[in-house]
Amino acid sequence: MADVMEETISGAIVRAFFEKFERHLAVDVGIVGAGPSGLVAARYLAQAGLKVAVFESKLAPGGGTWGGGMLFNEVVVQDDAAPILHDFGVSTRDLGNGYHTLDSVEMASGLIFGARKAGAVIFNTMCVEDICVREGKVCGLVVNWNPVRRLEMHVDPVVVTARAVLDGTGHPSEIVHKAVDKAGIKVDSPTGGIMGEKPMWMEDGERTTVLNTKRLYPGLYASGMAANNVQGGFRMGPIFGGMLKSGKKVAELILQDLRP
Ligand code: 48H
Repeated sequence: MADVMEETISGAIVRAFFEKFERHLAVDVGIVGAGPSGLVAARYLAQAGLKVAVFESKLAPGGGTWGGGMLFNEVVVQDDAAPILHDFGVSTRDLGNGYHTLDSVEMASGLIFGARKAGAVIFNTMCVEDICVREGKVCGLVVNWNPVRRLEMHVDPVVVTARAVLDGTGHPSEIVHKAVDKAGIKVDSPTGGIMGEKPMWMEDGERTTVLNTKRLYPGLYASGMAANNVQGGFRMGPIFGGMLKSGKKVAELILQDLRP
């Protein structure tokens, strides 16, 4: 009997998805959150040959990029961050005063495409609800469907092991919270805990986002607003250079640590 098209299509999707998921049950780097810092890190880590999986709880990756400032869909970056966007093929408009504007939809879609094309795999609609810690090292992510979490369904997760875990969850720094609150880990911050984000100060927030990007504990790193929340940095609104540079810096730190 000839193939039934419906069976062929469904079978192709199911086989392709599970082949992809199974290949990423053990990764070099597990990135939580597909915001700008996580996506930049994903691209550079994958380009360096590491196996990278990004888990994003929302249907659309891109984090806080899409909406620009107050839903005006333009964002701003500084001169020194623009080359990161250009590397992704994203265009910017040089204002000639140290800043560039760019279309936030082009930025979000370009970062997603650039991370994926470099070889990082993005699992959207999956949230990370916990971590694994063994022998003084963060070594895995506990993953579930986000609708399961949202509907409070009593469904157990599965685990993805990772040599390095990046908290790119933005303002809440959800993964570092798990490390501190559940595993009792003292992270590399002034108190060993989460300092909490400070209010708006664009200049200082942008400067410290990159400084705050660091390894917090063996196997555990934070980037972007998650790094700021952990170290008590200021917020900076719709300027994204710090997020991009943070993603690049954390990729370099992870590469240094994972390379033999
Ligand atoms: C899976 C999760 C989970 C989870 C969250 O917030 P983001 O855009 O992240 P950053 O830090 O790269 O960029 C921050 C920037 O967008 C921003 O908010 C700025 C500059 N704010 C300044 C200001 O003053 O407000 O993205 C984080 C992503 C989101 O897509 C979440 O859905 C996702 O992480 N996420 N994914 N499992 N447990 N928690």
